[in-house]
Amino acid sequence: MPKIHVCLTPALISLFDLSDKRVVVTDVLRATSAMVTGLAHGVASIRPVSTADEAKRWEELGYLGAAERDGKVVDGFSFGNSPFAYMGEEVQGKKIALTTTNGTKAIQLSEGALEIMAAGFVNLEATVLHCAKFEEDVLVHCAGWKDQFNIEDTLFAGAMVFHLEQHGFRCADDAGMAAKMLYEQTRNDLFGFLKNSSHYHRLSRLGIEKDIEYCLKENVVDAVGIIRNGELVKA
Ligand code: 3SL
Repeated sequence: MPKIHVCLTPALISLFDLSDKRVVVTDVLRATSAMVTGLAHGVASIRPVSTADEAKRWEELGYLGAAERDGKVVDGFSFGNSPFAYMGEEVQGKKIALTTTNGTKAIQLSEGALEIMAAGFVNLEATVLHCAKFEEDVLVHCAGWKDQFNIEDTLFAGAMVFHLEQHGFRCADDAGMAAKMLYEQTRNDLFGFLKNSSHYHRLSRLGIEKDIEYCLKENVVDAVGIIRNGELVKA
């Protein structure tokens, strides 16, 4: 019986052997939600990069550069990780090189896994169904905030545990058990629950509540995002 593991922050990822696991990286607010939204809207690929300078260098090779730090678009870039920037004609068919505070770093730290996916509530069902096709264990890697635990990524991990258990997976750890309990208790009003969270306050000070509302919607896109040759593409 395959198991589902939960890693609550990137600071803990070195404790796991990733080589036999499919890793689902989540940065619900907002990086991975924006990425899979882009793939569903026709973005060709998204290359996670470490720094804004690196994103600029990829621009020279024909990529669109995108960069976010501390919730804001980095100077010199026209967009960062608002999901609404990944829906329009200007990104269709384009390759994007993106760096974000936590999400792209968590993807890079998942290197060595059997498969790396990026996901959020927006493509929850598609991601669950993809994982359920295989026999291998799944690990949800929560991007957190600067190596700290956060609630929104933990809730998504709980949703993955909740749904994969219905496909015969067994929860492997206490982190997964706790995440699932939290999700079960709050799933009817994720937005209301998250209003008390640190990242909600951080982002709402920037006036981007509509991004938060969007990122908490379940199953509004059906794309599964998978890393192939260093870039996130639609499976
Ligand atoms: O950390 C990240 O990758 C971002 O998604 C954070 S924020 O939503 O832009 O604040």
